[in-house]
Amino acid sequence: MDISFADKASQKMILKAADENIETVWDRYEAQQPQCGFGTTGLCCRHCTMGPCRIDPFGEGPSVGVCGANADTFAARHVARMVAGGSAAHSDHGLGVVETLLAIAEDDNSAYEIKNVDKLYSMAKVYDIEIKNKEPKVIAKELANIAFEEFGRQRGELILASLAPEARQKLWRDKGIMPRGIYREVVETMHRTTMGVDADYKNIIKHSMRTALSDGWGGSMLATELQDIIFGVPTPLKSSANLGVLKEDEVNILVHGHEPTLSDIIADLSTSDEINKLAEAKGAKGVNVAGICCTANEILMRRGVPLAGSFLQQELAIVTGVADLMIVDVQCIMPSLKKVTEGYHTELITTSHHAKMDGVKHVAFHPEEAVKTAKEIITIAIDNYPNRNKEQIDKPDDQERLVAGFTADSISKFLGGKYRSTYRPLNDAIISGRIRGAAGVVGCSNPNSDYEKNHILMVKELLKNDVIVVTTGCNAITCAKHGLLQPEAAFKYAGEGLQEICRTVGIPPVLHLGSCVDNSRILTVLTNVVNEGGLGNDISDLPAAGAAPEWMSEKAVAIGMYFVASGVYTLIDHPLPVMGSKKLHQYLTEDIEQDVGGKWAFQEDPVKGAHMMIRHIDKKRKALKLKPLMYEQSLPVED
Ligand code: BF8
Ligand code: SF4
Repeated sequence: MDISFADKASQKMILKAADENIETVWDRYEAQQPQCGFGTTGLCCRHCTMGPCRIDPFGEGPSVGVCGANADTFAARHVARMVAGGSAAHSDHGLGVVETLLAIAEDDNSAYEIKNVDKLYSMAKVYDIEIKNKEPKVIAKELANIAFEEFGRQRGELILASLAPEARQKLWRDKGIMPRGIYREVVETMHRTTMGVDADYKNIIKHSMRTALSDGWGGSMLATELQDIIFGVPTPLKSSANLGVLKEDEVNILVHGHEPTLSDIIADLSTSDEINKLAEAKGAKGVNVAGICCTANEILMRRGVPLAGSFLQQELAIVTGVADLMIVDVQCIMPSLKKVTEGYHTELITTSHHAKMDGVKHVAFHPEEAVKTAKEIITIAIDNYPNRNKEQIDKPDDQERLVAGFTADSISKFLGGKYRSTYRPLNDAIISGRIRGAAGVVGCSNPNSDYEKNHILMVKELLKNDVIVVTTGCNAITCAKHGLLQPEAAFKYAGEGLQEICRTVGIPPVLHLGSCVDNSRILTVLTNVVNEGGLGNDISDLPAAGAAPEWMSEKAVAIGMYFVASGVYTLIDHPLPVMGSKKLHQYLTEDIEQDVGGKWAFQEDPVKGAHMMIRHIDKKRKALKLKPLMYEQSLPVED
């Protein structure tokens, strides 16, 4: 692996881990080479025990499984089950947030509160809940109960899908992919993809779009919106990112995973006098909380808690020798953490009944005992501070300043100016050709590509071409570490038109919109741009594109599929596991566009990928008959 693109802190810790014989994700990736060609091409199936079956990609061996399923069915079922897995992950997270909202409504002693009543009212309006003369808690209870119904609704439409542009809703109805309840769609995917059910690759993908939509416009959107009610609607704030945010003279607690419920309380309590005194008694100056993965994004954007690192830094954070405790909740948690923490003094604690590790301490988190649990965990961290092994401490100082915490609302406030909050100025900037278009660059980091290279090269290429970028997930953390979330980044990397906008408004050229469930915020931004007018009637009309340049998770496939089904051109680096099926590949990357207006694209070179996105943006500008770009730019005719 070439680590020359990696941030300096990671480079140092990768070398330190090697010196100390600590096995990391990159070592295990190497050990897996060469990886299974059947899995990569989508040509294996183990959906029943007449198999496992595999199809020879070179046409020399069998061309169907024992049951007669062909390559198209194999590959489509793979993708559909990945979408179901990813949708289930986001949506189960969303369900947990609904449960917390109900607990707030019913428990007067809850550690949580309704932090944003306006958001509660606006969600009540979406669900047709009367708010007049009602206490917020009464509304919260009604909202929680109706939100529960979104998961189990067997008939009718997902209510949140009514937030999509009218034309998009009509298309979904016409195509038979308007989502119903989230559970129904996931269950139906599992049914259709079991042995001997759906053998029509297009029909399988059709339902996987419906499933993905129930995530994007359902489970993920509920997670975002209800977290905004409980933890507050983010507003742009300053913080910093990278392993340098860990402190040698303070107790470091790393919060890792995706659900902010416990970490929010830990972050809150960590600065209290009581906790400070406990820390001082052990020789530390205080307690420092820092985040990994999307838990990090969640508490960064609402509390300014610094980002320690992305998915690929979860092990490296421990290698610093100063991580006194890491708590993990759910998703993207490497089981390797047990072994890595055993090489250092770091305490590892699982907190969710969904995600335990054999042999790792578990402190069960129940929202009704949030403060007690948070104190217990902080105390374990403080008690562990004196156990640091001085010889293992080599903490990098590298960190970057950042601005994070944008939302669909704050974008309109910033761009709309002091006196009017509207998307008009953003639409006008695109219409006039000052901004060429918008791109959402999101998603994971993956050891199968040179660390961080894809993220950084793609984002910089888009900025250079006057494409404004919105980001979430690990791309957001990576951009933060490379200084792209600073307003000054516009002057270093953006084209002239985008620079002008960033300078006038004082925003970075890359806007941090949050965690991966917050990709729903991108759907809302796109919808607001459509509704503002002048750029077509549907999301698929917009000069916009999406990308996940280092994807790895099933969640990324669910996100990609709901963006495609919402009308967005969505580019990923390495292909979906469909390359063994010519027909499915052709459908996903070409013909699906006629059905839903969006399509997938696969391109491993990040600069070429950015060019493909820009060409799509230009195609949409042309279709909308927009003015020429204000500042001329050249793009290779073909890469
Ligand atoms: O949900 S971007 S590696 S941390 S899956 Fe995981 Fe991918 Fe990071 Fe957030 Ni999203
Ligand atoms: Fe083989 Fe068909 Fe069973 Fe899959 S479902 S394992 S292809 S027999």
